[in-house]
Amino acid sequence: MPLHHDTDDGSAPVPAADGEWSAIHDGLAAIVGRAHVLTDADMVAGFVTDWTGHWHGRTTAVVRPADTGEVSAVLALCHRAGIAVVPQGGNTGLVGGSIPMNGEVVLSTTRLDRIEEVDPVGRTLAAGAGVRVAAAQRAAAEHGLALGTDLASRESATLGGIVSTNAGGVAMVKNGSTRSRLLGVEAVLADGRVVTRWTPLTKDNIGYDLPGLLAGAEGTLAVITRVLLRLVLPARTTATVLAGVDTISAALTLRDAISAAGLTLEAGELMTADGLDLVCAQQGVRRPLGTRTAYTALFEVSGPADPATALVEVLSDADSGGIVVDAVLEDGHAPRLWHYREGHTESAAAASSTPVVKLDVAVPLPTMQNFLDELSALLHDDFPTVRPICFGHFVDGNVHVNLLDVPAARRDEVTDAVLQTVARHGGSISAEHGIGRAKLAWIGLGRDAVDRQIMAAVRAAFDPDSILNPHVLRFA
Ligand code: 2HG
Ligand code: ZN
Repeated sequence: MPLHHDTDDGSAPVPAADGEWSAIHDGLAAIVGRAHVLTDADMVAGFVTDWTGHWHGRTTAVVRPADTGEVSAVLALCHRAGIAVVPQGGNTGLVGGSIPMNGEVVLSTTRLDRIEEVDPVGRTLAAGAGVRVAAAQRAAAEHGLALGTDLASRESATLGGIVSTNAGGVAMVKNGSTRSRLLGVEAVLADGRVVTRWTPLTKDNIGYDLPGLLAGAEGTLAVITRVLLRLVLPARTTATVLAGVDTISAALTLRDAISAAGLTLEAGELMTADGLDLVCAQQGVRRPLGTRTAYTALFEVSGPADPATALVEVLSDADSGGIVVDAVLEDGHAPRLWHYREGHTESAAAASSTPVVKLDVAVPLPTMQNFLDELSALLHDDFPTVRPICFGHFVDGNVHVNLLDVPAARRDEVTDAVLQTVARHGGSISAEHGIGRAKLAWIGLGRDAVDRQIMAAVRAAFDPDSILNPHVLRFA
C-alpha cells in the first residue's frame, strides 16, 4: 500500500494522491461494510464541524466499526498506510478535540452501543464506548443505581467520550471524576493491538494505572472500545434551591451551612445576573427570582429524612444573616430550576454573533471572587465589545467563561488574556473539557517542561508514529 506524505504542519500523515484513497476506502469497506465508510460531503458534514461551529475540518472518510475486532482491523490498516485517525464519540466536545483538520480518517465509535451488563451486586456497568450517557444512566437506574457522571449533553455524549475527556459535570462534587470510577477498559492501540484491563475489583494494585491514563487522554493514546464503570447509589430524596446572593463568599457560606445541617451536596452551580438574563431572553422564560442579584447559586441537596424542610431552615438562617437575598426552592431534582443553569450553553450560542469562545477553567475557591472581578475589569477595558457570560460548577472551583461576539481576529488575544489571568490566580486552564486544539498554545501555563516531556514520552510509547489524534494535546 502506498505511503504517506506529511501535511501542512508536518505531523499528520495522509496518503499523497487521490488514487491511493480508493484502495484505502476499499480496504476499510472490506472491514466494516461499504455502508459504514462515509465519504460523501453531506454524510460527513456532521463529523467535521464541532458543536461551537468554530472548528471546521475535512476528512477523507468516516469509518463506523461495529465491534472491537473491526476497530482493531481499521487501525491496523491505517497504521500500515501511515494514515492519521481521529476517534470521535458524540462530537459534543468544546475544544476541537475530535475534529479532523487535515483529511484524517474519523473513527466513529457510535456503533459500539451495546450495554453489556449492569451488575447490581458489584455495582458496575459494562458497556460499549458508543453508548450514550443518558442510556447508561437509564440502565443503571433500572437497577436502583446511578452512573455518577451527569452533564447537559447526556443524550448525545458517549461513554467513550466522557472517559476520554475525563468529564466532570454537575455531579462531580458528590461522585468525583469519571476517571475515579473507571474500573476497566478495553482499547485498541494505534497499530491495532488490543489492550484489556477488565476487573470489577475496586482493589487491584498491579502496576501502572492504564485505565486512569486513557481517561482524559483525549483519544491520543488508544481508541477506547469498552468501559467498565463503578456505579453509585443515587440519593433517595433531594431538594433544589436557586439562591440569589451578592458575592461568591455568600454562596460559599450557604454551601457550608448546607453541610453543617447534615445535608449532602449533590450539585453546586453558579450563574451571574447577565447569564440568567440571557437564558430568560433566549428561552422565553420568566426570571426565577424577584430580585436581580450579582450571582445565583443552584444547590441540589439530599438528606436522610426531609431535605426540603432542612433546606428551608438553612435558608431562613442564611436570610436572617443577610447572606441570601432571595430564593426559590422545589422538592426533588427540579428540572424547571435546573433549566436556568443548563440553558446557558445553548443560549450563549444562539445570542452570539460569532462562535462563542469557550474557556473552561478552574480557580481556587478563596480567589474566585478576585478572579471574576479582575476578569470582568480586564474584558471591559481591553475588549469592550465582547460579552462575557460566566457560569459553572463553582463548588469544584470550575468556571465556564463564555465570550460572546468575539471578532475572529481577536480570539487568540482574548483567550490569552483570560488564561493568563487564570494562571496568575493559581488556577487551571482546563478544568473539565480538556486541551483539544483550542488550548494547545497555552498548555505551558498548566504543565512545566519536565511534566510535558514525560507526557510526550508516554504518548510516544503508545503511538510512536503519531497516528492517533495527532493535532490534539501536543506537548512541544
Ligand atoms: C456545562 O457545564 C458544560 O454545561 C458546558 O460543561 C459549558 O458551555 C459551556 O461552556
Ligand atoms: Zn461543565
